[in-house]
Amino acid sequence: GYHPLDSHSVRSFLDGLPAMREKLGGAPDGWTVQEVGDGNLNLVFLVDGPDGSVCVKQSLPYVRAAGESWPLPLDRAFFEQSYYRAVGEHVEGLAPRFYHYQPELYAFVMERLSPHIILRRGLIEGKRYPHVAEHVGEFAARSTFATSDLGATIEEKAEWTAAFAKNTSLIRITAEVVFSDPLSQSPRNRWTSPELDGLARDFRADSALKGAVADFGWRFLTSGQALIHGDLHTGSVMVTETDTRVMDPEFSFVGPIGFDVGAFLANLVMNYLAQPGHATAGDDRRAQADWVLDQVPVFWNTFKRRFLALWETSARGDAYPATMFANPADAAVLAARREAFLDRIFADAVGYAGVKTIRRILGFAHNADFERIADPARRAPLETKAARLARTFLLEPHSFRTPEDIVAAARAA
Ligand code: SR1
Ligand code: MG
Repeated sequence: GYHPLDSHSVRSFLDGLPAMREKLGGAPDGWTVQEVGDGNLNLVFLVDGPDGSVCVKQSLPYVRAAGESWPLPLDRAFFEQSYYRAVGEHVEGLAPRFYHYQPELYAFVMERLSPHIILRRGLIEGKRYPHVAEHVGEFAARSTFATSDLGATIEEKAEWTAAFAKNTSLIRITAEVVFSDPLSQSPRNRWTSPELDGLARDFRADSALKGAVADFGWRFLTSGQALIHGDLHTGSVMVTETDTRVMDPEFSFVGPIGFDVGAFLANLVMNYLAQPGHATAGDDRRAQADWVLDQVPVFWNTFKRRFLALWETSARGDAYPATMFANPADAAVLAARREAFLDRIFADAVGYAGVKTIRRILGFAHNADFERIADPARRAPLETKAARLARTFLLEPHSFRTPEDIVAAARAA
């Protein structure tokens, strides 16, 4: 049966898996185990043996960041491993290798990424990753294209739709902590200093803003476009200078592609806006901020280019069927429809970026980008800028037609 693993029981668990025992080498007593989970939900163990290392992730029956007062079903580990299995072949090299799922423990074993660190942490520390925006754009394009009605058949997509629709506990968490709580009176909301009381009050009184967020909440729940990661922020990406891996797809379900794209865009923009808060006497962080913001068009342009290229080369779904556009005279119309399709994803992404930013400032789960700025007098104005920019994303969507529009608005914020 289920029991939360600890540094002893994780050894026996791995010792009972011949392939993992062989990978680690030596005897379990000689393995080192560290519990390193710093996310909101789960346990994460890094296990090193003389011959190799693995990472074990396990669900807890509650929200780790809140404690046992917020119970949460264990099955998120099942959906996370299901996502890796569904998209693994399409995102090879861009996600950790998956080794084993243990159903009764709601735990799985995967590649231990080393010397990778969490992208968000690297950006906060002032590091740059020359390939990361292209890699995450590639990941988003490949994973969503392959599981959409462009890259998969009706039957394949129906399987994912039905299977991942059961990820209700995490879909509900997103619906509540991302879409509904932050602009409602909710005991789960928090903000980091009284300087933000007025902003929170104004936003809760802003009917137009609430209407726009609610529209995106509806679209989040009802737009079954592709199997999406569901939580594609900079804390879900591990990096070195040359390598990028997207992890933590436990919130996955068949939803809107723009939700993944918007999550990554929002987190780049939040990191950009937070950079002055990390300035030191020797480094004003302006160059780092510029670099981070430059990744916005790199990410979107890669996503778009790769999605369109896959549409050209690998279409096997039932939408926009090739048989219908077989005539050379149809090519221009099809190309225009593809452009318009990507424009709609971009518009969705801008809206979801707005929603995802507001929740990080007024909702339950915050970003280290801002939280690591210790002085509220420095932090609150930066959080306020981010929240106001997010409001513009939601209320002036027609001002954002290209990633350069996002860059310009972030600079002017
Ligand atoms: C209660 S969980 C809050 C957040 O943690 C995860 O990282 C997701 O972003 C979720 O919304
Ligand atoms: Mg996560």
